Amino acid sequence: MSDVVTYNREGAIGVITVNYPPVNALSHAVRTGIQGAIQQGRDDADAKALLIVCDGRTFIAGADIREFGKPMQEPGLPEVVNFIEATDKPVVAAIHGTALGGGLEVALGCHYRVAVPSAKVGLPEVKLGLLPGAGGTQRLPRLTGAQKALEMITSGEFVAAKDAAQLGIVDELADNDDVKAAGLAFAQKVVDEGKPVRRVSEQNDKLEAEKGSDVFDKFREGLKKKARGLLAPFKCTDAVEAAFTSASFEEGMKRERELFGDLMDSDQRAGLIHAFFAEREVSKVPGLPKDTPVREIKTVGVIGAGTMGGGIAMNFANAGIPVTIAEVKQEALDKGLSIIRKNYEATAKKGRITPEQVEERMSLIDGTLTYDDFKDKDLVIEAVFESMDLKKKIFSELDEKCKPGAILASNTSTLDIDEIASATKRPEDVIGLHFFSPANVMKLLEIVRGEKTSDEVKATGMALAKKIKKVGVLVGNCNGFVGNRMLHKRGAEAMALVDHGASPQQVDKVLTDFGFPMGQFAMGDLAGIDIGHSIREERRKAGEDVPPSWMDKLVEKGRLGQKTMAGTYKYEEGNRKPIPDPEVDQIIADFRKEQGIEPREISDQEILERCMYVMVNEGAKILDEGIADRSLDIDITWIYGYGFPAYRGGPMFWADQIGLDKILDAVKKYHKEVGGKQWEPSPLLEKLVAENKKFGDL
Ligand code: T1G
Repeated sequence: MSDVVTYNREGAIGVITVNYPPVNALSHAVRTGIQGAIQQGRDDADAKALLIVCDGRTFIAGADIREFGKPMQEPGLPEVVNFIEATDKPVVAAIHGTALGGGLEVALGCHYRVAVPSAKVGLPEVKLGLLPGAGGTQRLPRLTGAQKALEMITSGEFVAAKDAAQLGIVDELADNDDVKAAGLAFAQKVVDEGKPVRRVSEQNDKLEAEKGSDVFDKFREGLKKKARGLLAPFKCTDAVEAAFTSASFEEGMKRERELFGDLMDSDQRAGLIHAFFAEREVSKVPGLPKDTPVREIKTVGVIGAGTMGGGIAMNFANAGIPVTIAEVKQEALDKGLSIIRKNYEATAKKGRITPEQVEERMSLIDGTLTYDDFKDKDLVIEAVFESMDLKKKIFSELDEKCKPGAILASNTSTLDIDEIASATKRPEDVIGLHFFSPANVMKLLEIVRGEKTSDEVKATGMALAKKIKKVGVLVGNCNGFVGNRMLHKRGAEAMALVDHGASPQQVDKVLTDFGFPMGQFAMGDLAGIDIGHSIREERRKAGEDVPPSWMDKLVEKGRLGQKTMAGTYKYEEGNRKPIPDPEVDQIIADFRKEQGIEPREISDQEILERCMYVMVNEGAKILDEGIADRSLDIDITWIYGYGFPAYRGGPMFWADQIGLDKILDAVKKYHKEVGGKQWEPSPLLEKLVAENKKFGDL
């Protein structure tokens, strides 16, 4: 008898209970335990039906991802599911929480399924670069038909219990969330009504109905745009199609196994699994004890009702936290509040929230023209423009007005948190909360610790990120912190590549082909290229030697980006699609002449290496300086802050896959050819290569 799966009989029902926290994942012990318990149930003559139910928060949430990449130990999950199904007495699954992946496949191997109202089911393997590998691609379409099965399996989205019942995935919806009672009652009903053993693998009517249909080719067409660059959604489609084209269930299972193996061996699976665990690890900060006290954030103040301030405020209203926005002028405040309302109404129009929720959230947001209204706030976040003088002035006022223990945060994207904190008498309560635009959408929150920020305030920042459904990454204080510091290096390389012969569209295409949602220059147009221009002008005024740039010429011509329908690209009315502009090519050509630069042909490979390796080299320096604690912090920053393709695992994981020796050679090459501090090889990178180690080994 295993200690994670038990068998005991309750009346005429043989009850198989899985108890393997935290999510009853199908580890080797669980698979063995289920098989053994099913055998016990088969041998128990007094058991007229069997019930599989789970202790804890959820029904089985899938295969044990921690076992991936290790040699698989028998029994494999497909065999266990087939073993359940082959039982000659009815087997019932009682579902609560989230029955996902292999968990749903176990339930599909049962003859009946009952779910509590709050349960959800899904096959999210595709999000891990995989496909349901224990019969899900063969059994689900037998219940739902091709289209629904394709949608569920290639999206990985969860389906609520009531929808699952409508789709025929679940046979009955319980009246309440007592899953054990629901399971026993349903199993007893099966016995009382003499319901037969009903094997999903033998139900072929839905397959017959759609044999030879063009649903698969049509579906693949739709995938081309949605799943650009991804392997798994296409293999999922092939596997579901095999259910309709194979001569038997067994043949379809064989095909599913082949396709699963292809994906298991892919770099994309490795990248996505790394991203899955990294997203969870990132909230466990080394050196910050798990039991560090956390301050309760019940009311929030935001300074600035602009794009960032408004978006930031929405995050708190969305989480049910009242928030007051301060502005200097009433019309700025009114404008900001009306934009927030418009954003909510647009979301409601898409059906993502109800009109009542719009009103509910708007009722949680109010405005003020004085910081006096911040005296009871637990947290105040400043989101004004990037002027250190202004920020210091604001923080010294907040220091006076806010209650002791209130946390004072800045949304600055590059400025020195310690200098801002020095304007207060409470530097231990000062922290950076760097949101990414649009702040109510982008999931990343860089939580910037100052020299004096207390552990309690750091822990509160991390907890707050979870509360407002952000992915919080604790980072150190330097220019650009983690994300923007690396982005600035990529941006400078992209500019230099265009100076010397590449076009903006060529650079952007290399980056979008790599998997970024937008290229460097298209992203600049979205944010507004006047921002970079004013930062360069400020640095020139401060006496820094900032070289001229063709982008300054664009700004001087009033080409600020999307907001003026022209920046590095031009734009058509109501369309955000960047269109290369011959006028810009001419401006760049003239600029090269002025600078005496003879343009040359630049390969896509050089563009990729210079844009990506410069970031890896900077990431290594960031690690070396302790600005990021782990390489996974950098990976998560880039996946959730800048759309780095998760299937590549993030910049540092991707570098490990490429091989750090290869990257170091290229860094040394560009250090010779291009020069500049950004190409000085990171000592950490050199050390790892010398020791034949990876970033992931740190
Ligand atoms: N394996 C191992 N550990 C898992 C796990 C899994 N499948 N799912 C979650 N955990 C751990 C997680 O690392 C964390 O650990 C804790 O559980 C709580 O998770 C053959 C091959 C279930 C919706 O993709 O979507 O089946 O940090 O923080 O926000 O076809 O976890 O506490 O130590 O995320 O409440 C398919 C993945 C696998 C589901 C719960 N299944 N998990 O979310 O908690 S592939 C999945 C989730 C498969 C078969 C194929 C979520 C959740 P720790 P959490 P949560």
